[in-house]
Amino acid sequence: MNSRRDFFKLAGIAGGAVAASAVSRVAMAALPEPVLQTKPDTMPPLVPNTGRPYNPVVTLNGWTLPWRMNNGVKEFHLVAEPVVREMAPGFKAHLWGYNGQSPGPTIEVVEGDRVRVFVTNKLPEHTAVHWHGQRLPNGMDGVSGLNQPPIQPGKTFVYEFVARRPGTFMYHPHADEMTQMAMGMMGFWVTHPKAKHALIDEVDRDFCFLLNAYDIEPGAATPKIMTMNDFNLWSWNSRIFPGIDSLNVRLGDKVRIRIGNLTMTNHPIHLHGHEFAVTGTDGGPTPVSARWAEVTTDIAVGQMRQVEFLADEEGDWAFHCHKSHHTMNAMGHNVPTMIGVDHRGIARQVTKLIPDYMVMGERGMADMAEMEMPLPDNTTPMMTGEGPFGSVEMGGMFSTLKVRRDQKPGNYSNPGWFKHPQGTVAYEWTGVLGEPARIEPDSAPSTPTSVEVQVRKPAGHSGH
Ligand SMILES: [Cu+2]
Repeated sequence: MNSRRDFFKLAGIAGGAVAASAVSRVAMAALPEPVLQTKPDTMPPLVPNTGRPYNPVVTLNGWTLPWRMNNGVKEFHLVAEPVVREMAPGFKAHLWGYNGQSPGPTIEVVEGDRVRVFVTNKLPEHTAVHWHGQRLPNGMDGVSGLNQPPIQPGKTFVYEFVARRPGTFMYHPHADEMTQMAMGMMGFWVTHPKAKHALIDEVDRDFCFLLNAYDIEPGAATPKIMTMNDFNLWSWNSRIFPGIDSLNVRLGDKVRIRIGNLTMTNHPIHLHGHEFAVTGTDGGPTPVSARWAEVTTDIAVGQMRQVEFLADEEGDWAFHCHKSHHTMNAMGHNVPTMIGVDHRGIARQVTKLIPDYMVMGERGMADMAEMEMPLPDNTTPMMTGEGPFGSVEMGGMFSTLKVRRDQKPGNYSNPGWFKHPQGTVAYEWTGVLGEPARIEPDSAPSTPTSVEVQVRKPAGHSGH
């Protein structure tokens, strides 16, 4: 009896093993299981454990999508779906995205890889995915109606092509594009070179993010998709300062930052304390003879830029869009200029009647950073972010590059605020202030004696 029972037990194990291998063959024929990410934190780089090795990118407040190898093909599974994105602490937006987030996960492959992407549509309307910048068969380009039928809700489509060009790319819908991009559907794509490349340097840190914009009224959660120009939230990877993580590097690191613009306007992206070169676009690497040093690079709509620099200056360096309105968060529109007007009492009265009433400070807008009025729920202040010396008075497309001597290689965690060496911080002058020497109009006859504007009417123009 005992031996008989043991025999069945063994047979059961053996049978189980056979079943398991059969299941795995079935599993490879089925879809790769979708991986979801719900945290808005910057995830550590995904070091590849299959295929050719490479130095993976770090997606700012994002992550890289895991894949599986199936007979030499890299298989990914994107799920287009409604998501809740924390755009900044205390402010959640109801967006559309992929695999639990907006933007969707970064896809990283190697030049020459055969890639198969399953796209499951869990949106309430049809979609399609365009692989911006890729060389691929025309029928894989993802323009709904032109290259393929739309992916209806509940359906899954398969895209398959070889990643022919190394470089910086992105993906986004090409079906009801205006709605779907205004709702946050987009993602980054990086194709690493398969071997040493004359125009693609190896770097110590490789960051990437997308520029995006939303119009969400203070207190609301869903973007107004009909907005064309008047966006009120300027974001990097659907995060706004102070919700955008810092870029943390080690002193002496060679750093690459890849940026794609899927907003409706251009963004001059500016880095403090260092000079960079644009080393590539979504069209490929930039020839060395066409590179020059800059501290700001303008990224137009639908463009991508990758910049590189040597992080050789310690500190907390501002890194932001140079359009000053893009380093602000949601505010009421048609806000009158109130410089010189003390309206604090009035504002308190109006706030009782209109809870989300906002006015400009009477000394400038810096007052807004320490505003005494209550904000509506689910709203981030227009200008905020505590620094070591007080409010940074920023919002939107703003972050910092933190360069530290003791940041360990491969460590991307935030080192805290920079500790300035003694005598290297701007300080208050406490000595005697003399009267400024003014040039009197009479004593300088060559300068105009009046600043009044001279207006010559068109009627007075003789016309010859
Ligand atoms: Cu901008």
